[in-house]
Amino acid sequence: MNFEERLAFLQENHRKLIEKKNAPIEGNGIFERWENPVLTAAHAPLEWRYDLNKATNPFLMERIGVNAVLNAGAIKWKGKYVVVARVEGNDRKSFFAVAESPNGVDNFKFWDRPITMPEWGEPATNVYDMRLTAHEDGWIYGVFCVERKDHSQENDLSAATAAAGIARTKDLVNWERLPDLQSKSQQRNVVLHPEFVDGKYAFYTRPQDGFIDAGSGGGIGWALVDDIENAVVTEEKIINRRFYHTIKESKNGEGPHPIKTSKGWLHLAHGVRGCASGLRYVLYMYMTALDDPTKVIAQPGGYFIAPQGEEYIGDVMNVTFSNGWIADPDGKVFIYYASSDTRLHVATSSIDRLVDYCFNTPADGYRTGLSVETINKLIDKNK
Ligand code: M1P
Repeated sequence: MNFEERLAFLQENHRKLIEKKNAPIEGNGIFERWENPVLTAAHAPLEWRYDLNKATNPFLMERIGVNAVLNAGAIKWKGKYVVVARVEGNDRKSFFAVAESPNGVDNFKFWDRPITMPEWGEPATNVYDMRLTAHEDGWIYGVFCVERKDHSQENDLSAATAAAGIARTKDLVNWERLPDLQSKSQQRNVVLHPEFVDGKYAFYTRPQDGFIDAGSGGGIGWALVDDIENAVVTEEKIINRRFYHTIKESKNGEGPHPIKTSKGWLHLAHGVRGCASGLRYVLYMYMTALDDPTKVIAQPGGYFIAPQGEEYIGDVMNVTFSNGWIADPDGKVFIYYASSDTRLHVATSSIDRLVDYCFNTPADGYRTGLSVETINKLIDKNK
């Protein structure tokens, strides 16, 4: 192909990919997966990857590779379904980019440029997994993981630190960076609750001993902060614990901020366990009380979404991860989840179905005998 033919080929393929219609797949009644991923590396605009000038790129080669599009924050914005995705380049650096869709399930198109996120403190080596919160103070906040080299271990090239970066915006284009959340431990999977609690900003946290291991960090934490412009965690309370021989034995982390329902706050989180093939990341749900978002009132046993089919395969195998969902006024819920740190999918459900799932799915009994007892109760009921 000559330059012109190749350009036409690339443009046509890109247009077809973006305009590809999606369709739901009937599932377990709790939610529906949709056939096609909503965002992949191939969705990245050609202008981000190719020098389109024949004089400087006569072979029309890709100059900047995009490796993956994954873990996306989500928000309904000016009538559109908008995600702030983690885009990872071939150079392993992630950055944030906004993509929007008219219907939440297909036709996701990236805005012209990725987000230019201002730095705070030592410039980040990497940033990822933004949780979006339209807070009642009027700002849209993005809270995300900031990774930096751990300078206390210069000889260990993998030694890094994780902190929660905080930025806010009114238009998703211009971001004001605030100081990182100050906390005794390293932090990842930090999420801002959408309402003030006791007049303070409330964060879901995930204290961890090191960059990878949660270690003594007991699970999903909760901390109240007086000043978002200088956010300091003084007290941290664990509200959703890890537990032996469950889907969240090794680690867990809050997903997007919880959805307020008439029955309580509806939470989506990820749980991690170890197995012979490595770590397995699945999604699970729980609910907390409206008058006390730290009090768990429902906790269905087991996972809500786990990798299936091609979702198992990717850069980091056996992973489902979510940090974004959108609840429409009519109760429809769009759950954006990534598979194996490679691509972004959507599953749909409704608030009524998810609340029913949380309250009526048996809780984990923590031992096999109780699992059998629970199945027998259901069989008796069905007789
Ligand atoms: O690779 C799986 C996930 O690992 C991390 O999550 P956690 O902190 O719970 O281990 C994150 O890096 C996340 O982005 C990634 O998807």
